[in-house]
Amino acid sequence: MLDVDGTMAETEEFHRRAFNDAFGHLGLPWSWDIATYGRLLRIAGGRERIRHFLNSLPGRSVVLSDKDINELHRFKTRRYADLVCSGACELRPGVAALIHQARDRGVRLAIVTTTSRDNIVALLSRNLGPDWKRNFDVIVAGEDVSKKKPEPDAYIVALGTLGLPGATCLAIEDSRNGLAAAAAAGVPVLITRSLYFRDEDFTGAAAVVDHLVELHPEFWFDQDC
Ligand code: XBP
Ligand code: MG
Repeated sequence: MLDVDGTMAETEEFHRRAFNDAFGHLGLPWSWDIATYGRLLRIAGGRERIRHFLNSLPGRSVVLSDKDINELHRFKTRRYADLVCSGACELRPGVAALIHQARDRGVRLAIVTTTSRDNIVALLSRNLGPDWKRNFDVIVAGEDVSKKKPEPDAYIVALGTLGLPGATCLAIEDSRNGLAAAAAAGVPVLITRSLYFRDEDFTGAAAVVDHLVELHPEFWFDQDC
């Protein structure tokens, strides 16, 4: 069960740029630097992240309606797609090989993410080709659940669709939110350290690696993931 942002690709720098371009487009006086964005990444979901940031402003100096936030996020999502479709955001080492080996061996794969569905399409159509969806039995995106990671909802939906108990699967994640979400759904977790979460404490993970290429192909194929 594959997370997307940070796990399949180092996408968060592209998200951060897209957020900042959206702020500029709408004349908002903000620009999230890496340190600020790293803190805000603890909030899953772009809209939720914007709202959390607004609420953290001194005296709540700027008020945006839900309609404003949705418009801002739509612009950001379009901008993110432009950035990713330029080809600048490649899959992390070992990800494409894992996907293709799983398909060739009939191992079922699920995408379980809190990112927007459009972001998955942009990233994977660019990196896996126009028929990228045929690699996955299940795709659960942020729109498919009311409670995002660290809540287990996305993993529970994926397990229900796969018809599998969590213990027979493996989640591949990069964040504590992702670890908590999968663990709460009873799914063992392999962490691949990403740029924004490389120094996190991943106590409770079944294993922690820097990249998937560190794992021998045989590591994978005695279970669905
Ligand atoms: C990462 C997220 C997303 C992205 C931004 O999801 O929490 O919010 O940061 O995408 P995951 P949106 O690691 O579960 O893939 O702006 O579309 O939310
Ligand atoms: Mg992630």
